[in-house]
Amino acid sequence: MAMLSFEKKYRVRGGTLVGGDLFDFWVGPFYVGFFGVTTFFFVFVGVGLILWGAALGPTWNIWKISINPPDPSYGLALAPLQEGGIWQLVTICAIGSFVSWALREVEICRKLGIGYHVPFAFGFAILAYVTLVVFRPILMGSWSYGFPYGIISHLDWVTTTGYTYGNFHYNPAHMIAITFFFTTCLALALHGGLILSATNPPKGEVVKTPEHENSFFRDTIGYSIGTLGIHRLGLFLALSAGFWSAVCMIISGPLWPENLPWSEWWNWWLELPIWAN
Ligand code: UQ2
Repeated sequence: MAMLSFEKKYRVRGGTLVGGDLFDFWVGPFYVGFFGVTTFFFVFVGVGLILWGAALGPTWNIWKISINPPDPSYGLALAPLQEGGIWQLVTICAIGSFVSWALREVEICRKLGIGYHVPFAFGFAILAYVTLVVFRPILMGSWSYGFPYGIISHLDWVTTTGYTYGNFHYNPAHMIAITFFFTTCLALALHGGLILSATNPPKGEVVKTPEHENSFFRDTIGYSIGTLGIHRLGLFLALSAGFWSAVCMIISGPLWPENLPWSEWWNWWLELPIWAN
């Protein structure tokens, strides 16, 4: 499968953002490009740093290994390697590799002459991550607010951060984000189900068409969003989930104080002049 019949046709020169023709080649099925090289570099260094941090102890228990951010006392300064400096370097490598990966996607889109929707979508995932480990820590004045890189430890961080503000389920942006996550699941379940139902007919029967798909939803809810529309909706729902997750974090701390439960935020409703007095 390494050399599909269509690969030759679409393996065109050019479209690179950096490096001209120098890295414009493939290794097996993979396009390399300047950003393939930088992705590889950042992943190699980043994973190496994580392994080194793990080797420093205190455990090789896969669940308990944790690369921790610096102590609050370091503020926004660079910390010594074993005092959170490794976490800072790993964060730089992570962002370097994620952004490289997105730009490599952009180069491939340019080669193929397709839109930038995929790297744009991936950009929202990067935005959510960078919000947690860069934007919010900067706004809070300390890298210690970043989340630790460990399986159990990052879960503990989520718990602690959530309950630092009473209960995150009262955070309005959290509510919106969750609603988008759930709606994304609903939309993908509907779409996946509909596609499979139409394209997997019983043996001997011919595959059904988009007209069948439209008719199913016209019959059930009186409306079909259409074959292109469902993908636009899906992209919107998924990106909104990531976006509102980032908003949910940015308003927790930088805007809304620690140790004040999010449930208090809703007092604006009780304090509306209409019935407040
Ligand atoms: C649809 C359509 C598809 C689909 C789906 C729908 C033919 C193959 C799933 C139905 C989706 C609707 C009506 C939108 C639902 C709204 C939300 C917020 C979940 O019409 O066109 O294409 O896959």
